[in-house]
Amino acid sequence: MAEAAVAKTPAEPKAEQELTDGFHLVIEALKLNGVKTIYGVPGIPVTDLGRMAQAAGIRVISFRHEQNAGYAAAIAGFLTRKPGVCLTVSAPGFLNGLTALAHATTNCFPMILVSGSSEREIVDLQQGDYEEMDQLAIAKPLCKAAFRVLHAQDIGIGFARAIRAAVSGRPGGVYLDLPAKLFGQVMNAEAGRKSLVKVIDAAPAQIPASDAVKRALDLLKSARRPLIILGKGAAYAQADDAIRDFVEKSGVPFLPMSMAKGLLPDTHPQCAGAARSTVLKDSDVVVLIGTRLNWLLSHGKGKTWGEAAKKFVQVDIEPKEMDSNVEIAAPLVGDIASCVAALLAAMGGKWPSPPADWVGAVSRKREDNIAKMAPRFMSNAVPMDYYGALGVLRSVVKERPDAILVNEGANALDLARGAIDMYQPRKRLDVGTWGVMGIGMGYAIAAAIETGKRVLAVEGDSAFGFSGMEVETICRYRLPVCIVIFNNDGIYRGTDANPAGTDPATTVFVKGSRYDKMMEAFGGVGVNATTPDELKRAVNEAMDSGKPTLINAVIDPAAGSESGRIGNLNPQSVLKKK
Ligand code: ADP
Ligand code: TZD
Ligand code: MG
Repeated sequence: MAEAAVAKTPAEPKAEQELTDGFHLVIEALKLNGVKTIYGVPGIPVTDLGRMAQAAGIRVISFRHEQNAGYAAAIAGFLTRKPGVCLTVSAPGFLNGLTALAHATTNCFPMILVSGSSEREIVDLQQGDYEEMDQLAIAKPLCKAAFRVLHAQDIGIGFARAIRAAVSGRPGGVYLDLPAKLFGQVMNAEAGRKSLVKVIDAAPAQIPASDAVKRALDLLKSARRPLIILGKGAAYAQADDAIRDFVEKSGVPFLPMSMAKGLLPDTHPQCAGAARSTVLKDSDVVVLIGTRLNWLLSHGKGKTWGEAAKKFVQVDIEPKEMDSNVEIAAPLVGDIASCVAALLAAMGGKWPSPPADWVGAVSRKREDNIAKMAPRFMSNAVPMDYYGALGVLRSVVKERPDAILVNEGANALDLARGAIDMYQPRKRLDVGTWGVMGIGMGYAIAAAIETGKRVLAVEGDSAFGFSGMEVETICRYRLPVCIVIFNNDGIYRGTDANPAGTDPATTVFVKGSRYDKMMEAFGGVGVNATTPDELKRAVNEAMDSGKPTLINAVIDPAAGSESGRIGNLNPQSVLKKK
C-alpha cells in the first residue's frame, strides 16, 4: 500500500512531501534562536515537547515544581542576557510558573513562560475542559507582553515576538500560550522552515543624546560630594570594563546594590559599601546606573537621604523610570553600555578628581566600619551566631571569587550581604526587588547549568523550605551546588512562644531539624555543622569536590532579629497587647 501511494506521485519534489508539525516547529524555533536550555515540569500537553526537545539536543531540566523552574529561567535570563525559557502544563502548572514570570518582570530579567493550554473553543465557552483556564488573560497584567499562537505557521513569528519583547528595552517576562492542538498541527516542512524567524539584534543599542550626556557630566563636575550607585541593571548590561573605567576615571565613591556587588570588587578602594548610610545621607550629586529609586533606596528621599540637597543623574533604558520618585536633574536614557561609553568619551583625557575631603571622609568611615566588624567574623561561639558562620563563608568566597553565591532569608540574607565580599560581576544572586523567598534552589540550579561554576547557596531555614524539594533535582543532575542552611529553628528567630500555649508560635519550626538528611535521601552529601570549624571543613570539601552537598549549620535560635534589617517595614498595632 505504502509503496503504491508513493509510486502514484512520482513527479512531486521531495521537499513538498515532507511534513512537519507544531512540536518540531517549536523546537526548531528555539534552536534557531540559540535557546540551549528549557526549565520546566512535564505533563499534558507538553510531555512530548520536552522529550523531543531533549532528543534534539536542547537541555531540558525537569523540576519538581514549576515555580522553581520559573525562577531558574528568570535568573538564566539575568546571567546570559537571553530569555530563560520555562515550560509548563496548563492551568495549575501555568499558575505555578506565573509567580516567577511576575518576578522576572519586576526585576527586569528576560524570561519566557511557555505554557500548554486547553482547547480554545471549550475554554471560551467555559464548558469545562481539562485544566480549563483563560491563561492569556490572566498572564497579561503580570508580564511585559503575552502572545498566543493558534496556527503552526505562526510558531516562528510567535517565538520571535516573545524573544524580542523579553530582551529589548527594559527586559522582562513574556508569556507564550500554546494550545494543545497546535503541537499536532501538520504543515509542509519546507513552508514550516521558511516560517521560522531568527531574531536579528534582539536588544538593539539605544544611544543616548549628546546633550543629555553633557548635562550629566556638567552636573557630576559641579558636585562636591558625588556618589555613583550601581544596580542590577548595570550587572545585567555586561558592560563591566566600561563601568569600571567610568568609576575609576571619575574617582567617585560607588555603592553597589545587592546584585551589583562584585561589578567592581567590594574591596576596591572606591567602594562605599561599608559606608552606605554616610554616602546616602551626605552626597550631593548621585549617579544612578541601572538602579531604581524604589523602596530599596528609600525612594530617593527622607531620613536615609539626609538634609543635604541632592541632584540625580539617572542612566536607564526605560524613559518612564525618570522622575518616578524624585526629580531627575540629568536623565540619561539609553542602554548602559552605550551610555557609559558616551560618558567616557565625553570625559576626554583628563577628569578632575572629586574633592579630597569627601573621598577621604568616605574611606575613613568605611575603614572604621570594616575594622569594627572584623572581630565579629572570628567568633567561635557555639551555638554559632550569624557572624561566626558568615566569617567562614566570607573566606570561602574570597578564596573562590568565581563561585556563584545564591542568597535568601531574612537575617541569613541581610547579614550575608554585608559580610560576604564579592569580587566578580554577576556572582551574587538573591531575592531581588520583591525580597521573595523561594528563589534559592531554582537560582542555584540555573547558575550551575548556565555558567558551569560552583554554586554556594546560603539559605535561611524558612527560605530554603520554599524550594527545598529541588535538592532531588540537584542530585539528579549532579550539579556542583553546596547549600548551607542557617538553621535557627524558624523565621527570624526560633525562640518565639505562642502566649495561648496551644499550637507552636507562627514563626517557629521543629527544633533541631536535620535538613542534611534530606540531601542524603537522594544520594547527596549531608553534613550537620555545629561549629565554625566543622562548617569550614564541610564547605571547602563541597566546593572542592563539586558534589551536591547540604550543610545544616546550627545557628543560635536567639541570634536573629525581626525581619533582618527591614524590621521597620512591619506595621505595628497601636493597641496594647492583651
Ligand atoms: P537594583 O534592585 O539593583 O537597585 P533595579 O532592578 O531597581 O536594580 O533597577 C534595574 C534598572 O536597570 C531598571 O530600571 C532597568 O530598566 C535598567 N536596565 C536593565 N538593563 C538595562 C540596560 N541594558 N541598559 C540600561 N538600563 C537597564
Ligand atoms: N513569602 C514569600 C514568597 N516571600 C517573603 N519574603 C515572605 C513570605 C516573608 N518572609 C520574609 O520576608 S523573610 C522570611 C519570610 C517568610 C523568612 C525568614 O526566615 P529565614 O531567615 O529562616 O529564611 P532568618 O535567618 O531566620 O532570618
Ligand atoms: Mg531562620
